[in-house]
Amino acid sequence: MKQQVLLDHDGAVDDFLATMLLMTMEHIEPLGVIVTPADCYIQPAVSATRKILDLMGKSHIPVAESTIRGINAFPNLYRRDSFVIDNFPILNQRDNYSTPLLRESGQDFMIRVLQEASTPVTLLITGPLTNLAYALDKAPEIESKIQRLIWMGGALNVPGNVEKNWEPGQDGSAEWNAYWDALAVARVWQSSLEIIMCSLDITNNVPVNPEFVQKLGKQRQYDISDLAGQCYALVIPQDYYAWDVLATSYLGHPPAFQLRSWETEIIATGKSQGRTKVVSGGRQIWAMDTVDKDWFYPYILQQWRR
Ligand SMILES: [Ca+2]
Repeated sequence: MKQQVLLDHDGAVDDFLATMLLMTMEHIEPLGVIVTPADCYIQPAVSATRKILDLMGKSHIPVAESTIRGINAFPNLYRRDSFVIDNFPILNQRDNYSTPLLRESGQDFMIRVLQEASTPVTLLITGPLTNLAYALDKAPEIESKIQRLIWMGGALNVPGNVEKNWEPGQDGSAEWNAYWDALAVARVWQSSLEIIMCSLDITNNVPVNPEFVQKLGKQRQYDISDLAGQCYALVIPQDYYAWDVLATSYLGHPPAFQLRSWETEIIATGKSQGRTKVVSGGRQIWAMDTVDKDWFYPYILQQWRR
């Protein structure tokens, strides 16, 4: 039986790439894609998600737009990429696309999917945890339907990426997905869910450099490689890492990763809001500690060769 996965992403370049990776996994049954209005503008992010599912022959998978809100907006400079990708020529070869956009909100869709699930579902969240916090508050019974949470977020023993000179008053310890809505992270930490973090501690080890993008170029006769290469080319001037893609790749081959247990607490307010702090006696979580990079890069090149 296939492993059921519900994806909740927040519409950045990396989230589209994570979606493109998840959809290649034969042993996974994606139950839907929720788009959170965080690192994007929501209309183009939803639209691009649907076009990607169409391109990959996955138009039976529903997309739901979340209407939850965060506290600290992502920089516009990041969010505008959603417009660029939605207009990529490769995603606009047809006038219509058939992947459905649900009428219900993303957060209510999350609740319904979990309530209706016959076996526990893996949640893969590559953005903030706001939908999940909402769902746990509104329908506490869903907690037992979640097999585990795989989350790209947090920074345990490395600096955050909410930079002090961009976000006045902050101390630089928070990671952006946590910072968007630190209260939601704190809520999820109150649950007894199994949490597997893909934090900046490990993603700092998987940069996306021009050599890798050029390898995608060499296999651009495959549509998904072409699209992935375009996505990465868009962000190559930034210091870019395979954040959400690494989190997603865990589902592809867990033995390539070593997990490590930590005790942590969430700083929900003040100058460290969004910090995922290692504290003895705190809430136990798992963090991806190491990944076999000789597996990771060839794996995503291979998966996108289609
Ligand atoms: Ca993301």
